[in-house]
Amino acid sequence: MNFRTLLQLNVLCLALISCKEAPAPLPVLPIPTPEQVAWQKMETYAFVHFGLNTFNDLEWGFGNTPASTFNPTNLDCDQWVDVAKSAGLKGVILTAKHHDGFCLWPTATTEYSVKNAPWKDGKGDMVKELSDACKRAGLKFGIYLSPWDRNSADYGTAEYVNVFHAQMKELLTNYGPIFEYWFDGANGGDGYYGGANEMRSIDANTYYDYEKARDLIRELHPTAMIFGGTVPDIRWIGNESGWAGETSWSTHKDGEHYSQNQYGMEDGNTWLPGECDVSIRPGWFYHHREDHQVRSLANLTDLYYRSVGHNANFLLNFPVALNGKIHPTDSVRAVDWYHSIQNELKTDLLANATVKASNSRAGSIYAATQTNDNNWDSYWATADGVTDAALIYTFDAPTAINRLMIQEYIPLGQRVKAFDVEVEVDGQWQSIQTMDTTSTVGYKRIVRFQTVEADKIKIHFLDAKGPLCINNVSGYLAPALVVEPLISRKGDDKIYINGGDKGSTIYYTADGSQPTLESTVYTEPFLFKRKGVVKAMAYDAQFKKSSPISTCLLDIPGSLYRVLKPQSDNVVKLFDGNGYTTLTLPHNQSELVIALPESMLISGFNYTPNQSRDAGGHINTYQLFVDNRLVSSGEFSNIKHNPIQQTIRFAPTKGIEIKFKATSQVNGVKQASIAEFSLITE
Ligand code: FUL
Repeated sequence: MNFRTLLQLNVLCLALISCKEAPAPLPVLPIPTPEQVAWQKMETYAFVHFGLNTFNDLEWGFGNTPASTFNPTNLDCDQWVDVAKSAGLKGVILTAKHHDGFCLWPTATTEYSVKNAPWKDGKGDMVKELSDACKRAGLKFGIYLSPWDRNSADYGTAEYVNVFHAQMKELLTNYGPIFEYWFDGANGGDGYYGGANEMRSIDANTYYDYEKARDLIRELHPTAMIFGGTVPDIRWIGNESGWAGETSWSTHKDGEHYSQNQYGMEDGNTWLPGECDVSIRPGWFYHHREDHQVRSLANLTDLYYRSVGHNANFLLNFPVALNGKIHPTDSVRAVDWYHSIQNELKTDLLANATVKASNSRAGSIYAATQTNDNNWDSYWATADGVTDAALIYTFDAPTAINRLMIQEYIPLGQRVKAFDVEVEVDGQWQSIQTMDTTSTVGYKRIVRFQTVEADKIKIHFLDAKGPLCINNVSGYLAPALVVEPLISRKGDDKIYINGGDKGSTIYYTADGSQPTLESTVYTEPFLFKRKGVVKAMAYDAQFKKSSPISTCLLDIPGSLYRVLKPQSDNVVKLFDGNGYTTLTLPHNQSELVIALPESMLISGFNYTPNQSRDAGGHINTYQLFVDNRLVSSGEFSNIKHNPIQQTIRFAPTKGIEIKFKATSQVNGVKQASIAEFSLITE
């Protein structure tokens, strides 16, 4: 064969190959920018809330707490970064300024900053310490700058907006590179405002000139993602509990209630992927009283599946403690959580399975084998018009499996609307009951189900916005996680301990000591009509594994209170240990009055708002009287977006009659509701 014939043959072969290969599926709009894709691949990163609030035991400082109270004794940003890195988190976002207006860097824009704190004789710069620590450890760095500033005398005027932009300029110029810029949407209205102590309202859609802010960010950090404001790149997930909906679109459009953010919008016209922010403790800032309320391993693991596994990123907050370090309980829990996830998703059982598709686009580059080739950039695609197709993985031998991870090739848009999972066992196909509904996929979808020993596993895509483009499918066998029990006291004054895993035994103590395998076994609810501590753990004898220990601190029970006002059968709901059953205070009479059996020293109270999703009537501001003396008044900071139990403490006061008065409700709702109420006695 001469050279010419060889060349002709070559051209013929190439032509044959290329005519077999269909063009790539057309993108389904909207699609992400390359920066949004890169951000999504980070999956998990850390938040740090630290500032004046930390030293004043507050969630939302009013803007009047003296700068001199900021004094970490042992600040160690390398420790934060170490914890974040060991917990697999890819970056850290710092609250450079929270709503109280206190700046953690020596800004030229206000005196309310670290410049005027005793820490490092006013020469410290926390933003620099953390950004340097991140650089040393190879983690990314992000900035949270609260637009709302309760300290600034100028807040509400055009002058403040200049200050706000000048602060951004300082932060963007001196501490880069920055991967994410966080604008908090919260604005409670009232504040110190340079001594004015008044209410100030602004229109958040126009006041801050977010377009200008965006231009500044783009100019100095072109790849940074913007969270919040009016021109964001990523969206708040609509809750502060750390989860995205089972149906989770990265597409979005304006105009819906924020709770819709949890799900995104199938018909959205912008690519605006979700970020799930959650604190490892109930509050965002450190409070000693929450030391026993660090999220459990089981809860964090569940949140991972419901955030990253639901097509969203996970932003885990560490409330740094007063000494300037992440508390050991929080750091150990975060690292355990990471190891536990790594362990659950360790060995990809589909890597060596044979895969077939019911339909594939012409060309080997779209073959089903692209889904288990360990290459994110190659994908299986179906022919144009085919939105109902299945992938079938055949194992060499029956294989125990309980997790599936599916990824869509999002540079071409998000497509899948519904799918289901089937397994073949002993030659018979059967459907699988998954823990979540199987609807959207997006960047990542992790499906959990009971362990099944399968010969084959099938993912049947039922509907999509266009031809399917799936770049990755993996399967895993997650070992049992022994979940710590939940302890509560109900209205009958009995302690109920729930949870643990099926087959595990619960051991408990009622004297404050640590439970062991020698402790009492929980078989039924038991009476506990006093102040004290109950601790419990679950133990799985089959796996020889104990759960972490749960602790429940109990004060005197509600059954000892006599409710004088309101007169309603519903008052029992205040003490039934159930955050979903509520008492609504009568209109124009928003007081709860309680008589104790005898005069006692009272040093605080707990108020739990209705825990039902999107419930109304959360109390925003309150007054508390003991024997008609006002002993405490103020706001329940951040209750709108984080409606957790609110604990208020005050100097111990002796008294027998307590009046809890709701003075305003979130969103101006007329009637206040209370799910649980209890007193803290000395
Ligand atoms: C909220 C704030 O009000 C909280 O204090 C916290 O910073 C959280 C991350 O965002 O909107």
